[in-house]
Formats: sequence, C-alpha cells, structure tokens
Amino acid sequence: MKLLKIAVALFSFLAINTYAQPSATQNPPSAEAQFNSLDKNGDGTLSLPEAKSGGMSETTFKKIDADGNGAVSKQEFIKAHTIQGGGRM
Ligand SMILES: [Ca+2]
Ligand SMILES: [Ca+2]
Repeated sequence: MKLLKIAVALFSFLAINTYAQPSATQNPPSAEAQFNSLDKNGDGTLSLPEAKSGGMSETTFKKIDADGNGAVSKQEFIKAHTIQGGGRM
C-alpha cells in the first residue's frame, strides 16, 4: 500500500516540524548565577582572586573589566557574557 506509506511519512514530517519549533523566550540563566557563585564574599563585584579561583584568566578578567577599576561588576560580567553569547568578537 503505497498511499499509506506516504501518509505515514507526511504525518511524521508534520510531527517533527511541530516538535522542533524553537521557544522564542529562552533566557540563559547562567550569567547571573555564575557571577553569584564566583562572588565569594558577596560584595557584588568580582576581584581578581575571586575570578581566578573560578578558573578565569587574568587576561579575561581585564577584558571583562570594561572601566578598568580592577573589579568586575555584575553588569560588566553579564555584558561580557551577552557579547560572547551573540558570537560577536
Ligand atoms: Ca567579591
Ligand atoms: Ca569594573
């Protein structure tokens, strides 16, 4: 029965298509959570030793520290994360 095969193929195609629809509201929760886990003393900024203990290199730390005050604020951290996530380097 050829027709049945086509019907089955069509059905599974539609099923996959429906299933594969991406959810538009996908917010990566990682940036802020990562920052909080790195901020050991909870003062809202990352010092160089804190960043290093989290596996960050000094080069990366200085790159993320946009205003160069020697500490990475949550905004700076999230901003760097967003840029990396967007794939624009
Ligand atoms: Ca801190
Ligand atoms: Ca800074």
